[in-house]
Amino acid sequence: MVETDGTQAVSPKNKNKQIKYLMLGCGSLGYNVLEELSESNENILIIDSDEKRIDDLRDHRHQATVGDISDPQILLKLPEPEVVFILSSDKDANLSAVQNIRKAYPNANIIARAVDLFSTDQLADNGADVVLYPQKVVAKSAVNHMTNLIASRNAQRLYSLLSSWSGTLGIITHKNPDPDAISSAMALSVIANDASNGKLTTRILYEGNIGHQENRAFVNLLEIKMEHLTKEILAECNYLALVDCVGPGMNNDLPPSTKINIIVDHHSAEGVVREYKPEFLESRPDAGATASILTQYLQELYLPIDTKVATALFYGIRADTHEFQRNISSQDLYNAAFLLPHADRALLEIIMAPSLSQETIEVLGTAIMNREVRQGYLFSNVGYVRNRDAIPQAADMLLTLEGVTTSMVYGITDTHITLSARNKDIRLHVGDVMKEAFAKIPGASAGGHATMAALSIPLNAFSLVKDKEELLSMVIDPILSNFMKLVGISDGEGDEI
Ligand SMILES: [Mn+2]
Repeated sequence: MVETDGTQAVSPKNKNKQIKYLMLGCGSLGYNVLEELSESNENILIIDSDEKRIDDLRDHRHQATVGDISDPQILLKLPEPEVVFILSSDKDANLSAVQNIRKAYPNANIIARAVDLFSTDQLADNGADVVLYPQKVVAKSAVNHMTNLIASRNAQRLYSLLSSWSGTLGIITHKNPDPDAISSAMALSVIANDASNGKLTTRILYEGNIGHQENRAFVNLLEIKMEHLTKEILAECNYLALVDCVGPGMNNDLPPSTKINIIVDHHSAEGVVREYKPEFLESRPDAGATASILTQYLQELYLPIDTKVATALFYGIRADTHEFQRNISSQDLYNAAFLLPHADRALLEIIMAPSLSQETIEVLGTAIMNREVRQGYLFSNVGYVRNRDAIPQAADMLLTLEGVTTSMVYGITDTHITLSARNKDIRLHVGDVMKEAFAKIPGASAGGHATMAALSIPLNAFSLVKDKEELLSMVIDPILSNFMKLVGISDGEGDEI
């Protein structure tokens, strides 16, 4: 609601004049707010009951008037302000001022000072938009400074440790590394190179594989140099660092006695028993990603951030916090915002929509070719596959075919028979049926939800069988006919589509 000038008793002097800020009460807090505002004096009007103060303010070319801030009459002479600061040290006067202002100017933004904890709620209940309790503000800021100070100290400590080393530093990510682990390793490598002035050679090492297409696209597009960890490489490293895992043997296959020099992780190190103390250990469970911790180090150390590293770290934070939605702190958001201008956005977009691998395309092709549809159920045998990630993707894709309400795709790898089911028939709980159909197979794990389920049968002794395709049919055929019986599919030829 905007009052017109005519509805208010505006003094001739103030008529038609706009003020942006009204300050009621101007002691030392008020003075400091004036300084922070750095606004032109014409935009600010100050009212205080202390004549001496008002004289001082006028000497400094402020617009200031003597008055009782709790008196509703003073407002009648004023144009509508955009923001009202109520900053006196008088608790009751501040409360009355909030009430009067809220009544006279429903749209004004009110920032009021609380004198004690009780008046904090009272001021808010009476219409203050922001309540400042100076003691609390100072306490918060003290804790904030402390957190930043610790981060800064840790960054310096890591830097000086690295500067004293020469030789080879192996940076080990967790097993089957994800973008958080990989980007953290890249950032640590940047710090090590700068700190050691080239005396340290860094090697990024990993175990397992980088299976997911998005992660592979990440490594390929950013041209990240990573090596498979072997005993030989391990022996060549003078120092070892672990990123995104909290110790040897934890989310990696290193023997627990492996001497690690540096550990940086966002998982808690509490309860982790070590035979030795790493020279540098940072485990910060309040961080959403290890990449976030390393981004903060790069900032604290004022190191130049190159596009690839920034893109990788940004993507790492994004991935570990489920697109900035889970386990994210304001510090993580701040770090991501810091990286964004340095990151290659076009590249980020490509990584997020990776193209399919050759094998995935082949498996999808086979799944389409070999499909058999019976009464809305689609079955497809994709035979032998190297990467079993392609099987659920094929089941996803085939569910989109017209007339298909449930899709089941199965195949065999060197170690397992794998089946993935997808379902959009609301009458069927595919997870429950799978469990029932496959429960009796020794060693098998089956189950899932109403709309998606999986089955995995370890081959164990049969893994040596040469003809995998034949083995697959031998195992899966009786299972599938059991499944069909359970869901009531009649025998006979498929109605292929
Ligand atoms: Mn992580």
